[in-house]
Amino acid sequence: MKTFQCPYCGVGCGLYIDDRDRIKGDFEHPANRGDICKKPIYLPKIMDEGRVGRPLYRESKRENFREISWEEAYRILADRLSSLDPSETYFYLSGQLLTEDIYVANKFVKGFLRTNNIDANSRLCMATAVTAYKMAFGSDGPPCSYEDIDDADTFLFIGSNAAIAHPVLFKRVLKRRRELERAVVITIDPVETETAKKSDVFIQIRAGTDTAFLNSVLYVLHREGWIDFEFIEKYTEGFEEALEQARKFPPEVAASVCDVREEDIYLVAEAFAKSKKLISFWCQGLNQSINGTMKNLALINLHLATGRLNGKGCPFSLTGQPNAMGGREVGYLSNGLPGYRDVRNPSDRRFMERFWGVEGIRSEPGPTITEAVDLILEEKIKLLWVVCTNPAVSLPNLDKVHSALERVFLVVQDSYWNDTCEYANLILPAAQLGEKEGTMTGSDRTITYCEKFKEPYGESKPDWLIFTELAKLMGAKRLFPYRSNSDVFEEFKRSTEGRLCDVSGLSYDKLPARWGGNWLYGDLRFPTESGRARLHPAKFEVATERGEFVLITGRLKNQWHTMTKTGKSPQLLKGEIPPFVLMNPEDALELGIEEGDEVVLCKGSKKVVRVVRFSNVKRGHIFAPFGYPKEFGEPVNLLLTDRVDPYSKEPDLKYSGVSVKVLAHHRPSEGLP
Ligand SMILES: Nc1nc2c(c(=O)[nH]1)N[C@H]1C(S)=C(S)[C@@H](COP(=O)(O)OP(=O)(O)OC[C@H]3O[C@@H](n4cnc5c(=O)[nH]c(N)nc54)[C@H](O)[C@@H]3O)O[C@H]1N2
Ligand SMILES: Nc1nc2c(c(=O)[nH]1)N[C@H]1C(S)=C(S)[C@@H](COP(=O)(O)OP(=O)(O)OC[C@H]3O[C@@H](n4cnc5c(=O)[nH]c(N)nc54)[C@H](O)[C@@H]3O)O[C@H]1N2
Ligand code: SF4
Ligand SMILES: [Mo]
Repeated sequence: MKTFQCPYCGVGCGLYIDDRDRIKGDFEHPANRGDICKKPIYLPKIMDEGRVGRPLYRESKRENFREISWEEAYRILADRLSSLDPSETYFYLSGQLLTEDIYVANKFVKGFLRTNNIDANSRLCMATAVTAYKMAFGSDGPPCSYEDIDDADTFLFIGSNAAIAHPVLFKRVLKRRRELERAVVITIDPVETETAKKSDVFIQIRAGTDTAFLNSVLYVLHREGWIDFEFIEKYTEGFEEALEQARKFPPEVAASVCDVREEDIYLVAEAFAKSKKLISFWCQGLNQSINGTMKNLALINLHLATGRLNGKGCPFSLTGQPNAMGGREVGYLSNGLPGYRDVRNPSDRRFMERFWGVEGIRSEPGPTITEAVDLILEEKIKLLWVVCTNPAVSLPNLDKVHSALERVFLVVQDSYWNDTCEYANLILPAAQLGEKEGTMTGSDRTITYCEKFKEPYGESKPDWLIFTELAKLMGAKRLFPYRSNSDVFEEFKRSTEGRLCDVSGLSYDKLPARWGGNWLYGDLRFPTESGRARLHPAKFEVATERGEFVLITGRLKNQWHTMTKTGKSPQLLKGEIPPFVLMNPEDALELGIEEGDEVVLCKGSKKVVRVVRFSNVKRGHIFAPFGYPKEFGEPVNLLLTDRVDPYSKEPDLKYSGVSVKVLAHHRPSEGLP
């Protein structure tokens, strides 16, 4: 029996594979206590489907790939990297790598090549939550843990479809609600999602307007005398400025901005005022927005204004990927360094320089991935190395991304053949979870050791080993002496000593274990300059876009992102294809559209075809799942702009103006898809 963390969502369930190759939930694991959802069950069946078994190379993109040896692949890379200035290279990583993989890649780029030209798909995901958490608490560790669910009485899901995106966590919430009659679940979303359907209260907000709604809740809290002034005095700063902003949003104003009822705002304020313990969960409906950091801050403000931390509640950002938290610990975004350090901080840089035995870690954060796309088109970045992510499908403004991928010398390090491979010069086959060993950190800071239960497919290698072997060839054996993943973990863990995310006392045999305790700020001392938590004025910016509909994008229940894994399972594809768009039946009626019709979603000259499904989507909005690879037609990310939140630089993947035209009417004899 081998145990490991689920390779899919950030709940971070502990799983095991039994001697008959069946995947089960691990009863010993604190994240799921034996529970499991459908996605990982099919893992053994899909592990060998559509893999790349050997390194592949072509000098020019017009040629066919030829198989090459690892030695040749490393030589090509060493030559390329030596002939370019480090600023002409760029590395794009992923929250689905192991912590060991990320640590070595990050050291290779920031410590050895000495450039901060590195980012991760977390930029599209958690960057906003990270920014807001740091502004409010001084660090981005989530303040509480899953155990807090078990004695809470009020749960707010805002911009989160946890019932499908974090199912085991959502089941834990529903269990608590069954146990406690007065417990209440509130969902705020423009779409009546599965989460909304299973909630007691559903508030159907207009997309992009959460900051106005949450400011108004603060307004009501203040008007009704429900602010916890003692908490504010003792533990926070910035309340007055935050309130001044909130004063712009009396309920009648916010109700009209958000297209909700004033009672809805009052109801949420009352929940913050009167519940025993309130946890607010949020995810991409808040993060992926040009107003994202402000949405996050407006929500955190409510917790601080009512003292809802620790025993009284928690603002809980749900992490998307299985190891985005590990990526944060290792500092894989363009500004990070291991142990929650930052390149902009001189003492953080000095520490890492001494620790690694290198000089000259750059002090400027590198460009983010969407900025890097522009730099490729300006020919300032000439080599792009993509590890464990599929930007040809998942980045916004795909026309532009595809031109950049065409132009750059592209290295793709992936376990499967994916759409990004079509643009590659060099493909490096990577071992996936189950074929390698190391650690991952789930949403509530619990670290799990993942055992290997299968030999790597073909000649594929663990990601950390690929960077290590290349570094050795490039003369950096002293910096990369690792013979095993355990050597890497031992080094990483020493870098965290004395830091908030201190894991120096842990070892593989002591996992799973959580760093930071159940409550990260149990003593209400915060790692900010003043030691206090900070409320911020949450400024509302109206999202505007041309088009008759607001296109929202998001997730499918049984598929994982760009489908390289889950797409290989017929059981998991069932009900998810053909690619569809959810539409309000009344909107559809006005356009003469019936359920099952094929429609074209248009933005300027860009067109994407989808089949209509009726659903309770807010009027004037449509919802299309992203992630369908090219074999299913044009990806929906063609229709998204690369506009970003100014603070986190996270793109707005939840708001794009489009029009909808009927392409073909559905013939009832065919049955609904
Ligand atoms: N099945 C499955 N689970 C997954 C994943 C997967 O691919 N498939 N991916 C994982 C990853 S990496 C992530 S990041 C998470 C994402 O998990 P979620 O963020 O929960 O999923 P999304 O569907 O992206 O978006 C959540 C909801 O935000 C709503 N929304 C859009 N705009 C707004 C807005 O302006 N305000 C509010 N209040 N709501 C809005 C959408 O209607 C949607 O229902 O899921 C993780 N879990
Ligand atoms: N429109 C729209 N776009 C979005 C979003 C949205 O809500 N709407 N959400 C965004 C978010 S939150 C996220 S997280 C991204 C996700 O987007 P991506 O990261 O592009 O999606 P994945 O399909 O998870 O890509 C992971 C890749 O890693 C490979 N892989 C798996 N295991 C390993 C391994 O161990 N090593 C290596 N080297 N490769 C491996 C897989 O085969 C796959 O190609 O999409 C973003 N894009
Ligand atoms: S809830 Fe998330 S971590 Fe748990 S089994 Fe499902 S996909 Fe895996
Ligand atoms: Mo994500």
